[in-house]
Amino acid sequence: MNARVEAALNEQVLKESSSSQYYLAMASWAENQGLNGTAQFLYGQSDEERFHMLKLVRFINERGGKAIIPFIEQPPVEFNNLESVFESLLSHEIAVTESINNLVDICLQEKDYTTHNFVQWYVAEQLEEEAQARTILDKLKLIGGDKGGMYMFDRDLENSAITPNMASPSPAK
Ligand code: OFO
Repeated sequence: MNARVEAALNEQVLKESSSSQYYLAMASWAENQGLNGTAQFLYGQSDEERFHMLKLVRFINERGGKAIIPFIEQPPVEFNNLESVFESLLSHEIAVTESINNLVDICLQEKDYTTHNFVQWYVAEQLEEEAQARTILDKLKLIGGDKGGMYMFDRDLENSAITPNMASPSPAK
């Protein structure tokens, strides 16, 4: 596999692993605040990011490269409030989108059209995740400090919690 593409894919493995740990820290914080629906949603997001990481690991190895399992820095333990959690989540997703776009660029420069095709799945995923984070933030701004609104918000997030297909991290799916 092209060495530059392989390095960029491994860089993305690190980003997806960091996302997973970051959202896990947010989920744990939310659970300790009694926001069980939000916690469930964030645990699901964390699982999904791990799935993204696994999909990259499998792809790198199947294409003859060597996936590197990275060391992850400890994410924060405390967050100010729910709004700051989702603001951090959105800016994190925006940074990941930039990194995916950079990966697309490298694939084109190196004429690696197979990896370019594989990475399109991540391009679509980022679009969806950024939109979702923006919708959640808009809702939180509308609710403001209203306790009843917050209760409904937490319950709604529980209903939209994500359950990824962990059985199949195949790069083809
Ligand atoms: Fe991996 O999808 Fe966002 O970060």
